[in-house]
Amino acid sequence: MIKALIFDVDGTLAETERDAHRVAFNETFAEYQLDWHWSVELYGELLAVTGGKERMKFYQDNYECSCPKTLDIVALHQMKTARYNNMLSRRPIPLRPGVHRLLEEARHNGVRLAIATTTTLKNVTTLLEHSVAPEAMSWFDVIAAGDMVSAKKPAPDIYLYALKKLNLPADQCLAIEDSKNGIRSALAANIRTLITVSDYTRKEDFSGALLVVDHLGEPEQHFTVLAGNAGEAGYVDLNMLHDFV
Ligand code: XBP
Ligand code: MG
Repeated sequence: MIKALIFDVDGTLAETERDAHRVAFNETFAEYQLDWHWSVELYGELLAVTGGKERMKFYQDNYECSCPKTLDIVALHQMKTARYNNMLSRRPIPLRPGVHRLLEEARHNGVRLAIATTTTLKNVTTLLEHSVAPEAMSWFDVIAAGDMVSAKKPAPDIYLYALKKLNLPADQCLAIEDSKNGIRSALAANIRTLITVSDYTRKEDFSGALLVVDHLGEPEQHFTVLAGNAGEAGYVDLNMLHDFV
């Protein structure tokens, strides 16, 4: 039996990367008078590096870009986080299909909920409050995020941290992810993983996934199976997940 579902955030709960994180980075670069601009395509490449601070440092070190000798990445990231949160609260991003339904089903059937994400904690709380429900923070027993661990995905640390806080063994949990870095992180922590591909991750390698679908699906909006076997199911629910384990 599954005792807990552990959700990734960006790309899994909502499509936050292209039109929110990316835009917040670009607005911050402009405000800081940095001659940087991350196009939709370039941002797709940069997503290979998880974590906003790490992504900016990687860009600074590996791309031909002009920047002052002393660039305060931490300050820049704080500005980006403020902009991103402002954006999420003014114009909430819709949850992906099936996310709200599965969260509610878990809550009402005693399956515990957790988050394991690379993004900053504040970004998670704002997304939950504005896109899920004002009290949605209380639905989750554990929110493992950002710098709570030193090694970000694909390292297993954030999932190991979530397991420790849940006080559950890996085989009683199931992770829901959208990216290769995410599944590598969850599998390295021995947690079985279901993938819902997102805008940027559709073509990634999801070897080891229980199932790869385009989204969690709804009774009126069935998913498409991209890898694995979902039997007769058209949407992900607890019955289906229990059958997997
Ligand atoms: C996705 C990420 C994050 C965000 C940026 O995390 O890689 O780095 O792009 O967030 P996940 P920050 O899929 O694990 O939710 O700028 O706050 O780091
Ligand atoms: Mg993700």
